[in-house]
Amino acid sequence: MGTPQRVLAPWAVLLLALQLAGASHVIHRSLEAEAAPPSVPASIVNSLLRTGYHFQPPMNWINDPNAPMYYKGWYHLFYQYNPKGAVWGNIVWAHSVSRDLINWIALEPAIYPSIPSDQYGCWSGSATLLGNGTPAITYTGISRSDINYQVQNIAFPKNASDPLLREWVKPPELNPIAVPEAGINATQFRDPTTAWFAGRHWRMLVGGVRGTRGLAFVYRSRDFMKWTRAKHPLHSAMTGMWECPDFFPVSGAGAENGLDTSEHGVKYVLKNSLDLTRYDYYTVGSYNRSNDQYVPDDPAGDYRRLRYDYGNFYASKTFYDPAKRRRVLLGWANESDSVPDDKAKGWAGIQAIPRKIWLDPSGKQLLQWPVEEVEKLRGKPVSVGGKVVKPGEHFEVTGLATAYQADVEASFEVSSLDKAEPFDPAYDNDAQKLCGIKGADVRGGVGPFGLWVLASGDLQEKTAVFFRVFKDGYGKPKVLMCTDPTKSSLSPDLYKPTFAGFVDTDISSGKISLRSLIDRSVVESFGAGGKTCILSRVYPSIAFGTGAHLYVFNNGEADVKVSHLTAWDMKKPLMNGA
Ligand code: DQQ
Repeated sequence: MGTPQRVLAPWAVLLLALQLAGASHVIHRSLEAEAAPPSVPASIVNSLLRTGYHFQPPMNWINDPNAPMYYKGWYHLFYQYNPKGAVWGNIVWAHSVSRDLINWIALEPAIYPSIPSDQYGCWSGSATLLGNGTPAITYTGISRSDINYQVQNIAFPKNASDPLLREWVKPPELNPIAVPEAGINATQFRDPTTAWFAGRHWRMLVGGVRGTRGLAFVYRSRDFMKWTRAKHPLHSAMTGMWECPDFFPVSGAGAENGLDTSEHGVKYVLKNSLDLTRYDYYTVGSYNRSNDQYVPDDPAGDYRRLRYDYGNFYASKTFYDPAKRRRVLLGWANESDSVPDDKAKGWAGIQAIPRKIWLDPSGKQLLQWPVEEVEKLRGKPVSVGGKVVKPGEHFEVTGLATAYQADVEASFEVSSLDKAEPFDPAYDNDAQKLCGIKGADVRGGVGPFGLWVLASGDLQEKTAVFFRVFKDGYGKPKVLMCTDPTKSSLSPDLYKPTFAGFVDTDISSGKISLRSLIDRSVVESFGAGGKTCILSRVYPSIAFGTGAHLYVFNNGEADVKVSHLTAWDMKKPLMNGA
């Protein structure tokens, strides 16, 4: 694998240099010019609500991330894209490349209908680096016009020495590589995973359903060209259709290094995107290579399931990044405005900030953290330390150049857990419902405490990201993390769900941390070092641009100390020319 300087054509280096040089200029001009809010409340169709540092193309609809990979010094991200509008349809694979997962350059769409087995759509899929280092893409093609009849296809780079992998070929003699044989529901058979090599075969998964049992079919191949379905799925559960399965090994508990998908893991993670709920669920378990069976460690885990993100985050996919020996997670965050709003603004959908993902020291769940490269966007820090917030009080974090585009890291310490409210076990499996009842404005014992982000100066508008601590029947603390957007906007007709998850953390010391990436119409938060994550889309009508403020609040009965809080304004990266 050559260095990027060696493999890039001189014109490409020039193009990149020009784009990068122009970018910082654009950043300053656009932030200054855009920042002032108009005197009348904004509608959703407002450039100040268009995300600044989250991945998006210049216009139109996007959904699932596809085939992320690192190749010859470049990160590649393909994604489901409608070239003709801001609603789902006409799906092709758009393609962007990056040197750092943060600054992106848009290339021409890479995979688009061109053969009989994908003529009505090119749906989600994955990349696998073959033994010789050449990538292959497997994806779902729609091959009939009357129904969404799904088959799996394969594509290879036209020129593997092009680090930008601009052109792909779909060998007619190979495609389709898998069809829905008898007994398979042909309209629910999609989204091949990255393949892994075990023994003498490659294996990949395809998502599906049998009756109401969601499952991941296993396909095997010796040569990556001819694929045969194994008799038994890797795993299944009575959950409805599994979209976008993802399966990967993890190194030991607490070990942050990622593993290539073909390496042996101490444990394995199986994720599926549940069509019925539109959330991404995963289990941690064991994988038997000899019979291709996966067993979750927690037998109840298939139903009382862990989520990557307890907010707006779907159809995610991981890849192994050999450059930094880490596994990186990408996920799609849809809008939560209306379809007419999306049509009027001309765009819909973003990708969450890429997250490094690894096994928690407990071995029971994953940890996630924004890739370190996002910190390059940080401007001047503003810090607060050792400040106590009394019950019912709040304070503003002042001095941030752009509170509407910021990164905030805070550590809190509660003086005592004595006042924690009793936990009602009826909500044990329904954090979201509990947060809906006990939102940020409902006075508590220990908490709610946390941040008000994208808040107006008069606090008419605010999105709360907070913790609330309960005590179960044995006196054990139970921590709820919520994002409450019910006051996020004065605009009517917005979907404003309270999102929440429990945080499996030892709060007996009273300490807990929170990080929030605030980006105009997205708030992406990481509780307790990435144990629980919540992404929320919000559309302030007054708290945008320089009208946005940041506060710390405490609506409980116990004092909360902000041990440290640092906030940075965030610059705008190169974003596909958007
Ligand atoms: N999106 C794709 C499908 C996938 C779904 C179509 C998940 O392949 O199952 O755009 O969002």
